[in-house]
Amino acid sequence: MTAFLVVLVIILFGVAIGQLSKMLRLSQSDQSETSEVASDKDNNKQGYYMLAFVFFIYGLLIYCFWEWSDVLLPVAASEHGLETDQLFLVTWILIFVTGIFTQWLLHYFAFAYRGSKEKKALFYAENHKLEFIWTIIPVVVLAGLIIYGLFTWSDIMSFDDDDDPLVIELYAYQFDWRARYSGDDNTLGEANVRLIEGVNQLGVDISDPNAQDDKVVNELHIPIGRKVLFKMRSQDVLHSAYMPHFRAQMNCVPGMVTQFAFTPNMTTEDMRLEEDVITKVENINVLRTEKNIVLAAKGEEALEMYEFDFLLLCNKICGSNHFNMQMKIVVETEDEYNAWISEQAPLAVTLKN
Ligand SMILES: [Cu+2]
Repeated sequence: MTAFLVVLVIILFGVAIGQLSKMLRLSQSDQSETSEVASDKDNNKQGYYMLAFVFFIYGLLIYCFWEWSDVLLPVAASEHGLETDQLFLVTWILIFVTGIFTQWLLHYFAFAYRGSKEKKALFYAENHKLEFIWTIIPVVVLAGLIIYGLFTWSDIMSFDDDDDPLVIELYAYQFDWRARYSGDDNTLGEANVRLIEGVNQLGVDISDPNAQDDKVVNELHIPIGRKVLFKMRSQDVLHSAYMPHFRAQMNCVPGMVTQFAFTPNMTTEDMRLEEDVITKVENINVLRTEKNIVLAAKGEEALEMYEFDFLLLCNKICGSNHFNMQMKIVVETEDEYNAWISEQAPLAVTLKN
């Protein structure tokens, strides 16, 4: 780091000396003879550079789409996710169309009207009609986008108790997650950081009647088609519950409860059958197989073959093991879910043993 700074200082010093000597030369030379005034040759060169640059950025855009469009997330696995994806798509299309068009105008005009000894610039102070057009179009388009976004947002964030959502707590701590199911009463028992002790990692107040049937697990199971209301808490620092396949993210803030609700509309099995998920899994396994040959040569343990699973990730850099702070999410049928949840022991029982 010190070496880098020294090199940086030397380079900057050189640049400063260069600039100073240039200023000195400029101040001494005859103004009419100075080479700092662009000639037609310079103007032509700059004009063609402009034209080349706009084709370069278009080329870059096409390359990025070609190269990386297969690393995007698969289809949304939640009802509201389809809406957010739609909103994204509309926004992207508008941005790309506007961007491609305005970049063309900017660079092409710089090329077409490049400086020339024969041409004289026209003094053109204002044009109300033009200004009106290029003001009103963005206003209308942006207002439309914002209103569309606001409606989508309020649609996603508001929910009724009539929906009878399944209440689950997501508890974040350095560096893992726990999920607490609210049991038959669908109400989470009180919890307090002062009650954290031994197995009671979440500080659940076991004297609270609502806490009696609460179940704490380290794998999230949710039934398809039922609204799930997540209540997020954090034990230590800011974390963020990020469920990319469901297009859901909410910060977990120490000292408060945040919440987010969504309805999964695809089971894990359904998602595994999606064409782009199959391709991705195959690609990963090709890489793992190659890596395993190297590992085997070194006499090290082979990597397991990858199978797709939904994940809950942490999306706030919360410390050294942030990268591995994740929990598996299983979306299954109502029956499978009921069978799974009935096998889990209530926290009150675990604490008594
Ligand atoms: Cu975290």
